[in-house]
Order: sequence, then C-alpha cells, then structure tokens
Amino acid sequence: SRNKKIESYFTKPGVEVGNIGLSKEDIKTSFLEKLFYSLGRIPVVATPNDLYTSLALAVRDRVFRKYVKSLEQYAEEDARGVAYLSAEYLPGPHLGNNLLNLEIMEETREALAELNLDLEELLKEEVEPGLGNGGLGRLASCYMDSLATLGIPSIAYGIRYEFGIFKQEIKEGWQVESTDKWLHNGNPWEVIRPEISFEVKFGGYTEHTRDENDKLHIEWIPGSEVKGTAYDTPILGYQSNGIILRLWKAEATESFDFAAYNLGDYYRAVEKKMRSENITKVLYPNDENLSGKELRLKQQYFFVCCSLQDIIRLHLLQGRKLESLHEKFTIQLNDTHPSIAVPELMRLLVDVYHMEWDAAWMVTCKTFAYTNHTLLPEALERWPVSLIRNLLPRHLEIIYEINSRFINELRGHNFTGDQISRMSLVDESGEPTIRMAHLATVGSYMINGVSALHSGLLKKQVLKDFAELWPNKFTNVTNGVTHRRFLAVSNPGLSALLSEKIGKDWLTHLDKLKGLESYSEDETFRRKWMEVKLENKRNLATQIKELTGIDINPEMLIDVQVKRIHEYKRQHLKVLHILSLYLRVKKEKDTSIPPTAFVFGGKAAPGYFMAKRIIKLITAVGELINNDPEVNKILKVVFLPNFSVKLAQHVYPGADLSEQISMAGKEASGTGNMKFALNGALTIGTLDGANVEIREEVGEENFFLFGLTTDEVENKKAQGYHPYKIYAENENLKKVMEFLLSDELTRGDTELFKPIYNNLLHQDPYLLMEDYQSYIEQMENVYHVWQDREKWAKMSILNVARMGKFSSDRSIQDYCEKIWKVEAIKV
Ligand code: HBZ
Repeated sequence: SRNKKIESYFTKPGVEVGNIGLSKEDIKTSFLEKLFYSLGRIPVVATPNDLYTSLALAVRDRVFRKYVKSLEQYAEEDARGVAYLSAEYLPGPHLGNNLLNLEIMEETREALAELNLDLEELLKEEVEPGLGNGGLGRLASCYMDSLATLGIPSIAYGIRYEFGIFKQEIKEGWQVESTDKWLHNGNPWEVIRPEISFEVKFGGYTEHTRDENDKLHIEWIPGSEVKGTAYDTPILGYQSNGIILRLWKAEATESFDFAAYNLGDYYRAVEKKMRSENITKVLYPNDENLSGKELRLKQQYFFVCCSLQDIIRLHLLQGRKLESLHEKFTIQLNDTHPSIAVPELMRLLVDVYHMEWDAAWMVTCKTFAYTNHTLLPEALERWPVSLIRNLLPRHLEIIYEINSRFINELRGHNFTGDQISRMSLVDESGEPTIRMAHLATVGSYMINGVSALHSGLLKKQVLKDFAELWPNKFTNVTNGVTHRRFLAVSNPGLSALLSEKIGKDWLTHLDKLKGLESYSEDETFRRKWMEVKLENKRNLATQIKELTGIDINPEMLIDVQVKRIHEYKRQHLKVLHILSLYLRVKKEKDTSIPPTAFVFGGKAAPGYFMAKRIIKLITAVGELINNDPEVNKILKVVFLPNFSVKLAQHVYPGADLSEQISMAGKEASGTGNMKFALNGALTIGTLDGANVEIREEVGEENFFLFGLTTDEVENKKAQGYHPYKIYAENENLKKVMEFLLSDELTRGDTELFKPIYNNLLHQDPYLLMEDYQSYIEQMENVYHVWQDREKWAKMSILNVARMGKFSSDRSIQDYCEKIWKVEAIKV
C-alpha cells in the first residue's frame, strides 16, 4: 500500500515508465543514455566492453519490463508454480538471445550501424556464465527458456559461483586449466537484491528438550553461520513472459562475528568473513564423478537452505499456510545435488514452524520431484555419515528418522532383509554413507529419467526395488533443447530459409518443421539447403583458424564430437577410426577417402587421468596428420579449446556429421545429439540415450547406426568379455592399436599412450574393441552416402523436418502434464 502511488504510474494503461520502446530510434537513444549516464563514458574513451555493457543495459530494461508484467499477473492469479533447484546453469551469452526474444535484432543492428558500430562485434564481447559442467547445466538453462516462453509461473535457484568452469587451454597437446574470471568486466544482466538474504548454519550440535506438555523441542546450535544474498537475472521467453534465475552468493553474517569484533579480534573476524565467502567461490569441475569434498556439500546445503527459505517467504507473503505449500509450489530437484532439500524442508517445517512430523512429511513428499541424470555408479552421490554429522548434525538425525520410518514401511510390505539393506538410505557395507538418490526418491512424489531408454534402465537397475514398491512414482521425460538459441539465434541462415518456406510458427511450435518434408524432393531447395550449410561451414572454419591456427577447407566433410571427455563417451573410439584412415592413406596410398575434418571439443575433469590422456592422444594424432603433406589434403584433426555455449553456437550449424558413440546404456540422454540434428547434421550413433528416439523420429534410413545394444552389452559382460581376443583376430584393429605405441605418434615417449592401450586390451570397460568393426563399417557407409550429395541433402532436410519432438518446449509441457500439474499463464 505504501507504494500505491508508484504503482498507479506503472499500471496505467498505455503508460510506460522511461524509454523502453522497441523502435530503432528508441534503442539508439537508450544505448546512448546508458553509455553517458549509467557508465559515465564519452565516446572517445569508450572501450568495446563499455559499448557492449551500454547495449546490454538498454536491452535489460526491456527485458525487465516484460518480467515485471509477468510477475504481476502470476501474483494476481495466485497461480501454482515451479521452483527449479539446480547446482548448475549454463545460460550462454544473454544479449543475442534477448534480442531475438524481444524481436529487436534488426532494429538494434540498424541503430548501431547508424552509430558506425557493428552488432556482431558487440555480441562477441560478452563473457558467458560458465556455471555448469555440461549437459545437466545446459539442460537447466534450456528449460528456463521454455518455462519463460510457455508462461509457466516459475523461479530457478542456483549458486552464483565467482569462478565458473575452468578455462581450458591446450599446451603442448595437454589440457591446462586456469580460473574463469567471468565477472571480471562486470555483469550487466544481474541485479543484486540485498534485502533478499538468509542465514545458513553449519556444524555445532543439537539440543533436545521437553516442554511442560512433554513435547519434544529440538534446537540446532550451529558452529558457524553464513549469509546468502540473492542475485537475480531475468530470463526472457520468446514473445512472452520472463522468469528469474536467482543465484545465491555467500557472505559473512554481521551478527555471528560480533563477538570476535567486540573482543577486538579484528583479524579473526576478517578471516571468518573470507572463509564464509569461499562457499560460492568456485564450481567443482567434475561431471559424472564425485569429489567427495566437504566444501561441495556446503555449497549444496547453502543454496538449498536459501532457496527453501525464499520459497517459504514467497508462500507466506501471499497469506497462505505452510500446510498448503505443496499446493502452490512444486520443487524440481535437478539430480541429487539439491537433495539435501528433503531433510532441510523437514527441519524447517518441524523445528522452525513446529509442524507435526507426519504432517510435515506429507507436505515434503508432495512438494519434491526428482530428475535422475545418470546410471554410472561412480556418479551416484553418497556422502559419508561422518561428514554430514559434522556439517549438518540435525539433518543426519532427520535422515535417520526418515530412514527408520521408511524401513518400517518396507517391513510392512514384506520386503526381504536383502532388499531392505539395498534400499536403505544408509549404506553400511563399508564406511557408512548416505545414498542421496535413495533420499531423493523417498522424499519425492515423482522420479523421472531423461530419455525413454534411460528411464527404463533406471527402473531396472539403480532404483529397481523402489520401482517395485512405487510403480506409479516413476516416469520419463525425454530431454529437449531450445531451438530458439540453438537454431534461431545461432543459425540465422538456416532459420531464414525455414521461415521462407514454412513461415515463422516453428519458433514456438517446433513440430511445424514437418512442413519441410516435401521440400526434400525439391532440387532447388536442396541446393539452397547445401549452400546455407556451406556458409555455416565457412564460418566454422574461420573459428577453427582463429582458435587453433589450423586451416580447414570448408568443402570437407566436417565430422564433429563435442562433449565432456569421458571414457564412456568413447572419444578414443573416434581416434582409432581416424588412425585406421591415416594408415590407409599413408601405408596403402589409398586416396579414395573423401576429405574429412575431424573436430573435437570438450573439457576433462582436472583429476581424470584417462580423459586428459585422451585429449593428448587427439592432439598428437592431429599434429601427425595435419603436418603430413601426404595426408593433410585428405584428413585434418582439430581439438577446439575451451568448448562453451558460445563456441557451440558456431559448431552445431557447421557440422555435417554428429558423433554420438557412447557405449549403449551409459549416456542418459545426450542433448548435443539433438542440437546437431536440428542444424542438419546426420548422426552416427549407438542405441543409447535419446539417440534411440531421434532415430525413431527421423527414420532408421536417415541415421547411421552401429554397435551393441544395451541388452547385448549386458550379455557380453555376463558371459565374460575378452577384448584381447577381438584385437588378436582383427588385423586392421591390431595395426591401429600398435600404432598407439609407435614412435611416429609418441615421438619416442613409448609410455605416453600405454595406459590407454593397456586399458583397451585388457579391461575395455566400454567395449571399444567390441564395437570397433561395426563402427568402421558404418563410417564407410557414411562416406558412401556423402559421395551422393543429393541423397545427403535429402537426409539432412528430413532430419531437421522431424526434430519437432526435441524442443525443450515439449519437455516442459511433459513436465507440466506428467509431473507438476502446473498450467501456463501467458501475458
Ligand atoms: O545430463 C548429463 C548426462 O550425461 C547426459 O546424458 C544428459 O543428456 C544430461 C542432461 O540430462 N549429465 C551431466 O551433465 N552431469 C553433470 O554435469 C554432473 C555435474 C556434477 C556432478 C555430476 C554430474 O556431480
């Protein structure tokens, strides 16, 4: 009510506050205003970053205008909403995407041109927030784009890491890491909300007392405390609403160090402050592997604790009761990283808001839903009981209580002792640990995997017993990607061609691409299609030249594998294929191979020995091939350093062939596979993750399949797998493998690739030896089709035309219908 007067300005029909018009002139004026009055710069001294920042601020005003309108409407309708909890986000550069969503790309380009500035140059200035490792973080950002576009009332919570995923450089062929100072030039997209801050406790002990009515009260006396402050970034949808990405930064609390200050112990107080701020210093760069570090658990609890307090604040702000929390909010757990939210919500409801356990548990179990992203045993989170006891003593008690009630329930269902110990939240087989996937499963009303295959395996393997107990709690939501960023923004050439043929509806309804199918028979269209692709390949070749110094002829087949480096993803299988081609050209003087550029990109976890060796292997093969005049007209090998969303936006449009070659049963979904196909690359892949569904959609005749199926992999392993035997019986494979140890490749360092060689020959956990022949043969087929460019073009068009299913808009609709029961509110 205090602000009624201000509100009347804002809500008066037709009245806008400030200059937020969308015409060329409006944008030009805003841009100049930002430069002069927000940055205090005059043109002669303005740096490229100043110019970029001015434009970003001008655009941000327009984004916020849309966001506040959405907020008003959500509040008015008292709508049910989604809170998305993710420890990682990879939004990519904001500017280009916001220009698309506001539909002011051209106006902005012209406004800048009149000032003698080039929009493309300013777009290049943006440093992207690398607040994630890979697929999981990027998925969260795709989902934000779709939540905003579809008008789903939602808020996304995460961590404002001061340093994101490390910067990767290649030195003498090896990955070298350095810190990612993404905030160095400031961040025009975020707004700090100093008034939205919460205290987070750590350590200490709990005190159990009974009051006069014999009611138990439990108090957590912490050993330390930090404060989390909200930093908001608006994320805009296309022609639509905006939502907020709220990231928490850790700071010292004033109150907690008061004692030290009072004692005059200034240095001790300052040291505490620094220790507090450490919590959100840096992202752990491990994907699909555990760090097991205390600081990582602190990060998880820190952001969960702030987010839940914020959700409760928002709920109570509307005058509602906590008993109805689950009716107004559903909270999605992006993997187990935020799963400490289950005991934390229980703690808040029971200890802080004095709800009875049963009532609190009912609310909790109806609030959370959990997405699993991996079946790899080494990636399933477990925390030692001792660590939780030290850091979160009250949560350990709550976890034990949840577990004991859960086990009673199992006994009631006549589960056997074996089953019970398999299902327990506590693994007591060695050092006692908490199985976070079990905690998330028990505390959620729905659990989903991220592709049909993966969701099926989840019920058969990792959560088998739980799926028997609660068959209706399990579902699938196949991943999707935002085609607005990964087609409309990053591939303007193809986008224009699509819109020319089928109109612009595909921007909000990707299944409209179906309308392209008939054009695959149209020769003129096919020619245009291939011209657009060639232009994108030229652009990619320019990027490659800038980043690596390597010249690529854009006419070559561009064959790409970009993703985190991991043995299960089998980048080294690709290398074996390249070496087989090299030996053919070199030793057999075979020049019939179509010229091909093999492009790799992706980061290895800094402590992952084999992954780092694989990078060295790729670059060593590159050195050898690229510098050999006998070979380098036919083959080129490139390792693109520091793969990121920004770089990805150049890579997908320029690719001819997409490598999706993980061992079947290991890649939960993959999302790069979708981005490539959406940009007209054909896929060579195994029946793994979402490849299965992509192949179903595009048609098996338009997909290059190879390798064992999940069942065949299982059988092979059950029978006893002998990689050495396969090697010994395949002359070609043998030569390729021996070449790994050759002086030509290792330049005399015979130990260099021995770890890879030995692993493949004697363990080969991901069946490279087994799938090798099938892969080589399917690559021959790829080359065969590539020779027939008309056929290739047809297949490429049909791939794009049939990708409608893989929009993240469809995924979000699935979440709304199958899990969240939330409805859209469009402004
Ligand atoms: O999530 C990926 C899956 O490997 C991929 O198949 C799937 O498409 C994608 C989205 O569902 N998983 C990850 O990217 N995982 C991580 O990045 C990760 C990060 C921190 C961890 C564990 C995993 O502690």
